[in-house]
Amino acid sequence: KHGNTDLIFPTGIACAQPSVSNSRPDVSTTTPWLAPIVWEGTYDLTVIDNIYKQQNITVAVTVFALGKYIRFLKDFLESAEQHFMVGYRVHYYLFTDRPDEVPTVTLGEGRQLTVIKTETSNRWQEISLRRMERIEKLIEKELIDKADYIFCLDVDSKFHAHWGAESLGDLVGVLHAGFFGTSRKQFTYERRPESQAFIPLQEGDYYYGGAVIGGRLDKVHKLVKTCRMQLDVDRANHIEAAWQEESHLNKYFLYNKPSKLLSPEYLWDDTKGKPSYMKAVRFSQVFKKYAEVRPNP
Ligand code: UD2
Repeated sequence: KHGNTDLIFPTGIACAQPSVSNSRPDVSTTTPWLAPIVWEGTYDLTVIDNIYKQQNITVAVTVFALGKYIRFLKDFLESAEQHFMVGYRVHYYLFTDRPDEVPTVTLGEGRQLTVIKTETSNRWQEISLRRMERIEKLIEKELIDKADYIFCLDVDSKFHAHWGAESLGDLVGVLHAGFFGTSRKQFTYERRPESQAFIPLQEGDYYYGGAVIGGRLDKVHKLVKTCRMQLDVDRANHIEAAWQEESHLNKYFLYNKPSKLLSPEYLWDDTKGKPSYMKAVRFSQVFKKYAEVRPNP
């Protein structure tokens, strides 16, 4: 694993000529540090697949379904089988306290699921933030020789359209639908200097969603390890960041810029309708009544 990452393109493949003008003038398609922001119409999937198919990669996916969140798993997996990294090797790692309730979902060729029995908690905040250390350990103990890329995804979400190799990169974050186009002063970053997740009002690029973290194994390992250590410091100081590990993720991405950003196509909120810049909804949050699914609403 961790093979060649050169962007080798096979000979003799006809593709459309790249345009020299911006194909999406309605949205920003690069960050100030020149990382691409992936939108429909900004890439040629034939080119991308020709590059990544011959790298023979494996993509690990972590998903947590603790307590009543097990109810989201069937739709998540079935829709992932239809839309997520189709044609690539995918290995799902499912963390759950209810292995007996894992639904049977037929997986495509080259795709597999490993169930990891995990203790739950009576605090949803704890369940959400402890994902960082669990992913850290998984990468160290299991994945080193088994995967090239990893995506850590929220289970209470569903795929609706293609999500493929255009999303691969060294370190990948997603723009949170709720804060797309809003002033950074309104971002729900952690604002108390006592927390390790603190971001001052005059700083911040984007608000990243905690529901999607991706990238090459070593880069994501560094991210989850750093966030886990910051969470440990906060815990010792009896402070919990406003949005738990999502706050720490936002702090990390501010000072360790992601190399690729996924547009809100990759984490939409369907209650927001479909603005004209949303040419596709690939992945969106499932509407949930918090009181029904959380251990402590
Ligand atoms: C936001 C983020 C989420 C996380 C959280 C932190 C988005 C769209 N969502 O969502 O990623 O950063 O804030 O507060 O960016 N879980 C269980 N069982 C539980 C509770 C949670 O398995 O009882 C897992 C499950 O995989 C779920 C994830 O933790 O997808 C995040 O929890 P959430 O979806 O309830 O968090 P939410 O909606 O506040």
